[in-house]
Amino acid sequence: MTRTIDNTTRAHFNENALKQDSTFKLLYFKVHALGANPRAILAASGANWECAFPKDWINEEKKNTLFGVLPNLFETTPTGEVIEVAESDAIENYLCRKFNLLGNDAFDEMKIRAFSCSINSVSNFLLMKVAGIKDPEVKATMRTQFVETIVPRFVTYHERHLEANGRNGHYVGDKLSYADIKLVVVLVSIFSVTGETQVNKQVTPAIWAVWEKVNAIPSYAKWVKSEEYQASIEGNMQLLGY
Ligand SMILES: N[C@@H](CCC(=O)N[C@@H](CS)C(=O)NCC(=O)O)C(=O)O
Repeated sequence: MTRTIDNTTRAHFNENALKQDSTFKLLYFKVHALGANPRAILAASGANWECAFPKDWINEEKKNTLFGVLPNLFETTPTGEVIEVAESDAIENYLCRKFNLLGNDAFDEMKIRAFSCSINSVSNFLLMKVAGIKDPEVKATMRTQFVETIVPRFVTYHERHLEANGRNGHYVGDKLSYADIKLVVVLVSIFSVTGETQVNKQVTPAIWAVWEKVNAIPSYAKWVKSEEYQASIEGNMQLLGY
């Protein structure tokens, strides 16, 4: 029998939604893909978290998920109760609110979500229209489009927006946001395809400032060096080709 989202957990969920003193487990496969952003949010926020991989996906974990897919977030509160959040969008939204990554007001949030959504277009193109294509000729054409059109356009607009915020390593104001984190995640994919030809300190100093700032967060730097992160980089190469 498939589980549903248990309404009896409402009060406990609401009580803990903004608290940060829990421990977290993010369950996803040994690739970055849809797990990359939730993992990066947990890492950059300095959360006490674990990057977990399924042990026997088809026979074990899959049956217990809410939608038959991953990622899934498990939060253990200080009193030992477990909160579960399924689906990448819901997980990212939940974590962003909890860790104050949506700016200081509704206007900040609108901007952060606009930048984040624009970043999604780049990661979705790579995932769906390059990695997701089997035909080698079509794949090569899409990859060229990615390098020659998608990345240059993205870089032009985002460099402009980041320059307008003072080239200070943030999209909005002077604090870390969801958009900053997502930018660094998508840059790893862009670098994997284009190297640092289109994004680097000289050509895109404002984008580079975000890259440096997020990578300098000690808890994030620790994540990037971790075995789980590196295993997911390898998994990405094998499964998705970038
Ligand atoms: N809408 C879901 C999609 C999740 C999804 O498709 N996950 C894939 C991996 S990227 C999965 O779990 N595949 C394993 C399966 O279908 O058994 C989300 O955004 O979280």
